[in-house]
Amino acid sequence: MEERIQKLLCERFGRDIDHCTKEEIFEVLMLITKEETSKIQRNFGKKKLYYISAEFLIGKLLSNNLINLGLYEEVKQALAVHGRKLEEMEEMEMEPSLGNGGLGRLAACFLDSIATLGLFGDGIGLNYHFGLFRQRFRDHKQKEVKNPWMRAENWTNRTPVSFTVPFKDFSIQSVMYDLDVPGYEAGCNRLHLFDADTVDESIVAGDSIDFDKHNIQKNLTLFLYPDDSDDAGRMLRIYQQYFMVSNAAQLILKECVDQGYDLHKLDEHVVIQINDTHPSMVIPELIRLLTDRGFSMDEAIDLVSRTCAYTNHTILAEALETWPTSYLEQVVPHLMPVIQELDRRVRKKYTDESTYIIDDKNHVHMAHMDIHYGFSVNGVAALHTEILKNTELSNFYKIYPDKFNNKTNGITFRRWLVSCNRELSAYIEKLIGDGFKKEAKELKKLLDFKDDKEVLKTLGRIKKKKKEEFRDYLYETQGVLTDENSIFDVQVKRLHEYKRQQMNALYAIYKYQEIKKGHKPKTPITMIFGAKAAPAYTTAKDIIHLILCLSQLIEDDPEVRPYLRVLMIENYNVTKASKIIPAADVSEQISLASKEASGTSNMKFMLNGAVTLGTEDGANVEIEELVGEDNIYIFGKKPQEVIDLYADGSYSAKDIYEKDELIHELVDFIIGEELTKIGDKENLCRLHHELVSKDWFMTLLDTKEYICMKERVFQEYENQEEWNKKALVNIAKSGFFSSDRTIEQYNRDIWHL
Ligand code: BZD
Repeated sequence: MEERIQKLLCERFGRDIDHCTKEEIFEVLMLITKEETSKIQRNFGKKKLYYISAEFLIGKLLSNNLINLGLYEEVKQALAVHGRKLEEMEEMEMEPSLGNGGLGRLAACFLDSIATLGLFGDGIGLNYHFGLFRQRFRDHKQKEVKNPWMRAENWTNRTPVSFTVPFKDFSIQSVMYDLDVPGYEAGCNRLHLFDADTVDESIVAGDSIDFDKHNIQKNLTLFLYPDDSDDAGRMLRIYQQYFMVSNAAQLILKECVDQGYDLHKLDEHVVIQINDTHPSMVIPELIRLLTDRGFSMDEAIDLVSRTCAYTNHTILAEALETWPTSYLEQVVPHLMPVIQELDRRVRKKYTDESTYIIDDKNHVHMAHMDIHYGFSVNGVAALHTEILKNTELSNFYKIYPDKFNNKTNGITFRRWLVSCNRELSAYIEKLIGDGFKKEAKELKKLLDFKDDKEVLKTLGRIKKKKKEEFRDYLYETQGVLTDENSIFDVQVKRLHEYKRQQMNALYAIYKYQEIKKGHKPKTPITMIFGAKAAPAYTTAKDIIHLILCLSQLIEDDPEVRPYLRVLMIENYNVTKASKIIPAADVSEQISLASKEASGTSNMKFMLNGAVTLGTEDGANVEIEELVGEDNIYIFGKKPQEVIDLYADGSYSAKDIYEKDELIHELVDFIIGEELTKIGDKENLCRLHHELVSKDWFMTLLDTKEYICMKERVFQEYENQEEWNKKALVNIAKSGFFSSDRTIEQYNRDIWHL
C-alpha cells in the first residue's frame, strides 16, 4: 500500500509523501479507494431495486469506504510509516451535503445496508453542485453561504449515459454521474446522480445562495432544494423533481431492455421505492413512457402500480406536498393528461373526496397519487405508522388496509459506530468479538458485563476520551473551549418548532437563574446545540438567535460560566455529527409527541452510549421498549393527548403563560434586559410573541415536566457507575436499529429481491 501511495503521488504531483500536502494525499487515497471499489463484485439479480430520492446525505466517504473495503488499517499503517495521520487526510475531504436532514441521511444509510446485504439495488438522485447551505454565525444570527463540494477529482464518475428530458418550452440533455457504493466486506451497488452540462455555477454571486431562479437551463441542479418560499423557487423544485424522475424512468426502462426483459413483466424485474413524495412524478412519467411504447393505459397503470412503493416521513400537514395544476401545466404539460386520468379513475371508484388526487382547488396531492397507484405505503416507526393509519391517512387505510406497513428506521453501524467511534468499537470487539459489525443484534452479548465494574469504568473512560477529542475539534474549528469534565447534553438536528429547541432554551434560562440564586450543579453542564434553519423560516431563525444570545450572556458571566455553558456548533452537518455524537452523555429527543415521524439521531446517540431524555414520540417509543424505563428518561404529554388537543383546539399557550408563574418568568426573560442588550430586540420580541400567542407546537405544554426530568437526569449522572450501566444497556440494546435490519424488512415485505 505504501508503495502504491508513493507511486501515485509521484505520478500526479511529482513529489513523495514527505513533501506532499494533505490535500494531495487525500486525493490519492480517494483514487486508490475508487480503484479498489471498482474491482469488487457487483451485486446482481433478476429483480432490481431503484431507490429514488431527492436527497442522499452521504457525508464524507473516505473513511467509510476504506472500512467497508477492509483497507482502513492498511492505509493507516502506510501513512504512519511517514509520520502522517489518516485522520488528518480525512479532514481534507469536502462533505457532500446533498440532503437536509434525517430523510437524506436515511437514504445514505440504506445504500450502505443494501450493498452490504448483497441486494441488487441502486440509488437515483440529483448531482447538486452546491449542497445544503453552509451556516455561519454573525451577530448571533444564522447567515447562509453557498456550499460547494465538488473538486475536479471527486467520488463521482461521469458516465456516457444521457437522456433527453422534455419540459414545456425546451428539453434538457442529462448526464449521469455514478458513485460506487461498496458494502461492508461484500457487494457493491451504485448511486446515480443526474446533472446537465448547461448548469452554470457562475450565475451564483460570490458566497451567497442567491441566483436567478428563472433560468432553468443554468440553475437546474445548482442547489439542493432551493428556497421555496416564493413561486419561482417552487417552480424550480418541480423542474428538479421531474428532471430526476424522468431520468430515473428512462434509465429503468433502458436497463430492462438492455437485459432483454419483457417490459410487460416490468414488476418482475423492477421495484421502485419512492422516498417521500419528491419523486412521486415517477408514477405518471413511467405510465406516459409505457403508453408511448404502445402499452394500453390500463396495462401501464397496472404495471406501474405493482412496481412502485411509497415511504412517508412526516405527518406535518404543511409538509405533505401538493402542486397547483397550473404549475404542472407550465412545466410538464405532457404529464397532466396522465395525472388527470389517474384522478378520474379514483373518482369513479371512490366517493371519499379527501382521497382524490386533484382537489377542488386544483391542487395535485402527490401522496394520494402514491397511495392509490403504489402497492405499499410505509411509515418509519411503529408509532408513526399507527398515526398514519388512524389519523392522517385513515381514509386511505380504510380503502387499502393491506398496503400499509411499518418499517422502523435504522442507521448503518459502520459509519455511526465503527467509523466515528473507533475506540468504543474496538473495546466492544475485545469484549464480544467483531460479529456485531454485520450482525448488530450480537451487541446484546454486552449485557453479560452489566455488573462488571471494570467494563463500566472503561466505558466511562472512552466517553471521556471522545469528549476530549470533541473539545479539541471545537476549539480548532470554532475557537470555543469546552470542559470535557462537564456533562455533555446534546440536541443536534434541523431547527424546527416541533423539535422544540426553544423548550431546551427555556431550560437554559431556568438553570441560569437557578445558578444566579446560588443553586449550583455538582457537575458543570454543557448544553450543546447544532441546527440549521431553513433560510425563509423566521421563527426557526429567531430560535437560533435566542440560543446564541443565551450563549453569549453566559460566556460573559463569570458567576454562571463555570457551571453552565450553552454552545452552538456552527454548520452542523454529517461530519460534525460524527464528532459530537460519540461525545454525548444526554441525547435530547424532545419533539412534541406525535410529530417526529421517527428520528434517527436518537438511534445514533444510543449506539454511542448516550442516555435519551425524550418524549413518547417516533422511535423513542421503541427505544424505551428495548432498554426499559430505568435506562431512558421519558416525559411530557402522550401522542394521543396531543392529537386530542389539536382536534378540540383547546391548547392555549396564553393560559399557561398567564397562570404559571415560573413559565411566565422564563418566557419573559427572552425580552428582558439581559438578552435584549446582547441580541436584536425585534427578533426576540417576535419569538416571545410567537410563544405566548400561538405556540403551534405546544412548547409550554411540557416545559415544566421537562425541567423536572432534566434535573433528575443531571442528579442521576452523579452516580457514575449506575450511569455507565445505563450507557451499556443502551449500547447492548441498540442492535435493532441497524439499517441492515430495516433493509431486510423492506426486502422481505416489499421488494422481494
Ligand atoms: O425523516 C425526517 C423525519 O422528520 C424524521 O422523523 C425521520 O426520522 C427521517 C427519516 O425517516 N424527515 C425529513 O428529514 N424531511 C426532510 O428533510 C424534508 C426535506 C424536504 C422536504 C420535506 C421534508
